[in-house]
Amino acid sequence: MLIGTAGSGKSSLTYTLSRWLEENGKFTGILNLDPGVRWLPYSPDIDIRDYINLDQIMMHYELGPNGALIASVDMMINYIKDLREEIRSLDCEYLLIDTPGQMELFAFRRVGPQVISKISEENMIILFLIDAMFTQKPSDFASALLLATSVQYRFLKPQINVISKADLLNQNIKEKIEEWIEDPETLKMEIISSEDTLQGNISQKIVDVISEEMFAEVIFTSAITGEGGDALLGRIERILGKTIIE
Ligand SMILES: Nc1nc2c(ncn2[C@@H]2O[C@H](COP(=O)(O)OP(=O)(O)OP(=O)(O)O)[C@@H](O)[C@H]2O)c(=O)[nH]1
Ligand SMILES: [Mg+2]
Repeated sequence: MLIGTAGSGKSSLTYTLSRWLEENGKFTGILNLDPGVRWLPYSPDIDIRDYINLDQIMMHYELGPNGALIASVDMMINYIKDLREEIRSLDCEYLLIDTPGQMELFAFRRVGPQVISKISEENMIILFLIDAMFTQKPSDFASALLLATSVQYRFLKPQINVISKADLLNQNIKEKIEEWIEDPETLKMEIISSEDTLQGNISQKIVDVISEEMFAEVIFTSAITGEGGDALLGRIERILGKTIIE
């Protein structure tokens, strides 16, 4: 399942990852769980929009776009049986699940984790996308990993943190981020030295609560250049304990 803040590149990476898996001979399906999306870079095999129509919900319940999105995410629970049936008949080796842009509606309401636990089999991995643009300042990166920790706490599944849009980062920044990942103490030190005292104090505490695995499982990808494909598939292989890369 791909999850991340609005515009972090979930749908683009869903498509690219499906290509990477297909290139390795794996029959891959895609489930779109975003009821509000107008355009997708792929054709979903299973689509929540076949069951839930955002415009109709807005009209019928006289809701604005955010209210209607909350209602549609909550309604997903009513279609679990249908989704499971569709997943069963698709019978793919890998199923990629693209999730709504407003991740807080999905991850932090009760329904998101419920839906995921009911439609996923035991071998479920969360890919948490961190937009490359939110990784450049030490405090931005610490906040992104805090959010990643919070997502792991909600779903309690193996999780890989993916810095998406890595093509937008220059080599120096990438090396810096790699240094932070390898040694979180350097991230802490940079926060303390580079930011104002209050922010520094809060950030230090943030780095302390970020779970260790959050640093261990960070990789760079780009849906545009294709960077990170082997690294991501390799990480997935390791978690699932089965070979993907041919
Ligand atoms: N440079 C660059 N841009 C990207 C990449 N992936 C996505 N984008 C751009 O980022 C924007 C958002 O991409 P989406 O894939 O729609 O992101 P999303 O997380 O699915 O967005 P929502 O579902 O609306 O939250 C689009 O303009 C994409 O073209 C990438 O790897 N590199
Ligand atoms: Mg999307």
